[in-house]
Amino acid sequence: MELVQRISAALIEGRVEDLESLTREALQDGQPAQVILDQGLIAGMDYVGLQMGKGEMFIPEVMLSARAMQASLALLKPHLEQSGAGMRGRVVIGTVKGDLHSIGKNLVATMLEGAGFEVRDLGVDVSPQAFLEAARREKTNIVAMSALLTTTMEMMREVVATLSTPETVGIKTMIGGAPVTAEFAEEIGADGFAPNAMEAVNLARSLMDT
Ligand code: B1M
Repeated sequence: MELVQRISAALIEGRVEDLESLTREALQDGQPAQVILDQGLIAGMDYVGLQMGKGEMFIPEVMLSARAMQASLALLKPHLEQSGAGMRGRVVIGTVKGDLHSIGKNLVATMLEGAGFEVRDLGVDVSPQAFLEAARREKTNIVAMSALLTTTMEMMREVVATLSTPETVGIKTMIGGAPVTAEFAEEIGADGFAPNAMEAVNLARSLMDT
């Protein structure tokens, strides 16, 4: 079995220590961090999601896979960060209220930091008011929201509405997460949507230019 497949298998089975040592091995082997991420971790997590949807994997097992993924991501982080030339802008990021999914949001935050943005991560379950207060406090350029549940993506609409105050004029909003689409972004008046972390960096860059 190829190393990336062993990485997927360790993630699916929630073998945290094995996944950490396989990640180190892959990096030492010269595998690009982006390949380990896409073909190993994200592929494995997609399978976990499918099994979860079919009722063949349960929350405690999914949490172990999530823990394993976070541990591997911590090892990949320095390799994912490209050298951003200077400070590109400030981003406040969080997963919206009612939603506890953190992995994709963390990945987006890491890639933005790597691209030279100053990122304030508000964590998960973030209320519209908390986004607003952080946006004011941090004098941010962009508010970035993540949602993984069809039920919580509606909360993004509230955040966009809450940010429509005279004080926050000029602050851009961007959204993402598995159920979110470009059409939804347009419908709720967000300034942009990105399907993955790489595209999130491109979007943030273009929002800074507009
Ligand atoms: Co949850 N969960 N989960 N879960 N979980 C999903 C999302 C689900 C699709 C699984 C399924 O049923 N097939 C399903 C949602 C169904 C729906 O609404 N459409 C689901 C459900 C139902 C639930 C619970 C309700 C289960 C329950 O309790 N009965 C519950 C909800 C809890 C809550 O939030 N209130 C729940 C709980 C959990 C765990 C806690 C066990 C765990 C999360 C642990 C953690 O995050 N610390 C978990 C996990 C791990 C998943 C799956 C398996 C994997 C999510 C993940 O981390 N993917 C997920 C199935 C799946 O997505 N395949 C599932 C890897 C990550 C890198 O991808 O987060 O998509 P993702 O991020 C991507 C892009 O979406 C994008 O870039 C990232 C990198 O490319 N992106 C952005 C994300 N945010 C962005 C923001 C941007 C731009 C791009 O700009 C700002």
